[in-house]
This record gives sequence, C-alpha cells and structure tokens, in this order.
Amino acid sequence: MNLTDIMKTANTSPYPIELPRYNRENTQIGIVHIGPGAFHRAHQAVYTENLMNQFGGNWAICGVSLRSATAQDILSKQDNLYTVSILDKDIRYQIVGAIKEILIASEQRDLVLQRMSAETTKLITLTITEKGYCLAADGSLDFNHDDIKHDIANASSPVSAIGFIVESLKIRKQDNIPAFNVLSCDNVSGNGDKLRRAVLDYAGKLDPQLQLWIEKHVAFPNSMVDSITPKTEAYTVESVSKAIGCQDNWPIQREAFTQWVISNDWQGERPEWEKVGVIFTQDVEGFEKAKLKLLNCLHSTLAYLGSLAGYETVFDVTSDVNFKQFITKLAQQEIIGSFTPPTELNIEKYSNDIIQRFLNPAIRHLLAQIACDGSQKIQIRLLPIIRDNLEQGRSTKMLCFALACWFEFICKTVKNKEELSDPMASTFYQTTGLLSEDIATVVKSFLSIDAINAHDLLLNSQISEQIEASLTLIRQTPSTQLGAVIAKL
Ligand code: CS2
Repeated sequence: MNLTDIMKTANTSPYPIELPRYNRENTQIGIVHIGPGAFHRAHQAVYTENLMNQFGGNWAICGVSLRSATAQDILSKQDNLYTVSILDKDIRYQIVGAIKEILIASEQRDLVLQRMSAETTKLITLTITEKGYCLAADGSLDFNHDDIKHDIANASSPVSAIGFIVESLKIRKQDNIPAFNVLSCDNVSGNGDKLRRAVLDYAGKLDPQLQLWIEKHVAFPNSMVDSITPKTEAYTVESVSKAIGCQDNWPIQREAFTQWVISNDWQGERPEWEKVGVIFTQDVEGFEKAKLKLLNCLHSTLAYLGSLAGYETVFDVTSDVNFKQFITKLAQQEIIGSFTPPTELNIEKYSNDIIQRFLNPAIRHLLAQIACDGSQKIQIRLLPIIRDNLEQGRSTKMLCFALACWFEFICKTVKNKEELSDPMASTFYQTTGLLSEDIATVVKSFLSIDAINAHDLLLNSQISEQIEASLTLIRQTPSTQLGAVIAKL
C-alpha cells in the first residue's frame, strides 16, 4: 500500500477513510519512539497524526525497535503507512502517516543514535513495558541486569533503552545541542518518575557531570494512556484490506475511546497535543490510579475468572449478567473509595463507562491476551488495592477472589504443562508447591515467590484465609456454575 494507491481506493470504499492531510515528504522527524508496537501505533501516533493533520508541525516519528525486525520488515514495504480500524457502532478507518521510518537498534545503532541526538528531535517517547526500565525491587536501576551490565561496559554501543537515552544525551551535551524531553507511555503508575530514576542512576555511574546536566535539562513527565487495542489477527488484516481496497499487512484495531493524560512538567518545545484532546494536568497520578485500579484491575479479573468459566473474550464474559454484576460490585464496593480520584473525574460514571466499553460488540478482545504477564500486571493492578483496603479497614473479599482466580489460572496451566506467557513462567514451573492438593500450601507458595512482592500479604491472616476460601470455592465449582457462585459473593 502507498499513499497514491490508497487515495484512489478510499474514494470508492463504502466506509469513511481518513487520509494524512499534511505533506509527509516535507515533515521532519521531531519524535523518536522506542517500542513502536500496536499500542503506540493505535494511540500516541494517532494523536500526533491528528495534530499534524489539523495544525501541521514537524512531529513525524522515527520508531525504534530495540531488537525485533518485524515492524520494519512489514511497514517498510508499505511506506510505513498503516490503517487504524476504529471500532464503534460504526467502523471508520484512519490511514496513519506519522511514522516516517522504523529502525532496529541492534542492527542500526549509529543511525538510531544519530536520530536521537539530532537537533530536530525534541522528544523521546517509549512503550517498552516496565521490564524495559531494568529496575530492581527497590526502584533503583538494576546494575545486575544483563543489558545494563553490557551498556555500562560499552556505553557508546548500548542495547537497552536506558543506554540509548543516556548515550544520545551525552552526544547532545558534547555538541551543545539542547536536551530532549523523555515521555514514558507505558501503562505503569509513575512511569516518568521510574524512567527518570533509571536514567539518572545509569548516567551517574558513567559520568556524574552528565547526570547533573540531565537532571537540570531533561523533563520526564508522567503520563496515563488508555485505549483498548486488541491484537491484530489474521481476520483484521483481511477485513481491513478489503474495506480500504488496498493490502495492509499490519493494520491496528482499537476502540473509539481514547485518553492520554500527561503531567505539565516539560522543558522547551513539545507537540501541542492539547489541541487534539490530550489532557495536560498536575494530577496525572489520580488519572493513573483510576485507570489501573478500575479498567485494568477489572480487565485482569475478567481475564482469569472468565477463562476459568470457559469464556473467550471480554465481550462474551461481560455479557453474562453474573459476571457483569460481579465486576460492577467489585468496582463499587472494593475499588472506588480506595483512592482519591482527580476532581475533574466523576468516578461512578467513569467506572460504569468502562464496563460499557467492555460491552462493545465490535471488539473481539481475547481474555488470553489480557491474561499474559500476570505476574507483572497483578502487582500494580490488584495488590495495591488489597493493601489500601486493609489499611483503611475496607472489604477485600472480592479482590481476594480475583487473586485466587489468577492463582488457579497459573496452577491449571502448570499442571497441564501448557505454555504460559509470563516473564516469570519458569519460576512458576519450578515452584512445586503450586501443584499441591493442599490449598494452604498453594497460597503460601504463591505469596512466597519473591518476584511477586507479596510477603506482607502472606503474613496477614485475613488475606491468606480469604484467598484460601476463594480457591477452595473455585476448585469445588464446575466451570459452568462459576457465574452462579460469584453472584452470591
Ligand atoms: C489490558 C490493557 O492487556 C491488558 O492487560 O488490560 O492492555 C488495556 O486494554 C489497556 O490498558 C487499555 O488502555
């Protein structure tokens, strides 16, 4: 697909198709984005595209994959254009041209450093997941991490995102080029603070003067990102290509709802994304908490509970009245109230709207996709609410039931020797206690796994008893009866 082809076919398509309206050729790269996966292309790239469509500006994106060649292989053959299929009552399509090139850091290191240190590059954005920050459990940079060890010893030929950021800042400092800002777009609370800590720890080890310079000149705003983006499946490629009348080998699908909240903490020039709906505020934390604790916690709950009950998608499980009632009650009784929402958010409405978003019939969001990486997600989506509720004397019963669903999901996968998509998969396979028939042993084994960081909950008898009772109930109940059981919780 190229722009000329798509301009011809767009006119004859029965669907609304939006095309880039700015001059792609003449638009300079202003953003280097590390991790140009589906979420970036569905979210930040679309905001940037909308900004350039309406107001112009030199904010084209250079996408940098740290290792994988897939994005470059596929997108370079279609002029780095791709379609976003926006799924609502009516489907519409947007052809996005904001990504001008994709580089692979492990193969094109010098070119990546060149882009990152170019004066025209004002901003580095990232979606590399929390793993990519290489942090130790205490929040500092993990100097024992293989990539960090490598980069400290070979600073001018880095492999990690942190190594690339610091090396390019070093070049900018040496060449008297103003620093860029660094914006994390990962679904992690305090994402900018975490990234700042990783970058400063790393820079401090290499050169304390550089560390001071970065501290003074680089902003690391926190941000909250939201838009449900199911994985591209073969049917997506087929249906999108048919609708737009051109072969697109990597279209993205997402819901119409999208939100991006960024802290006001910036230095120098930035894209004026507020003109296309981005919220700049002092209270990103409140938005982050609301999103992680409501949308993401309910998502993970449905992923494990729904899979145990034999459902395949978020829509299917939420359409079952018992499951919808369960997450509604969970939100109302154990989540809302565990934190202070931002003043501009009506939290009851926000919560109900999320459940409506799960009921979007145009979206086939697989529970299996959300179930991935549970060891990372549960730690930020579920455990902090349990802790807050304990501290505030609020109920934890349904939250513990949700946690028990995750335990059972892992136990079943390990017992059946199925593939587990989780960075801690090997730890789970090696923890023999998970295979025990004794519920108390299973619960104790889970909560004792260091990387889950839940030792405090193990010591709390209320919590271990509630998880044990939930797990017992789950194991005693045939999958088809789970709905009836949760209706009574
Ligand atoms: C989901 C998220 O896969 C998951 O774990 O909960 O990706 C969710 O769809 C997004 O955070 C929505 O913004």
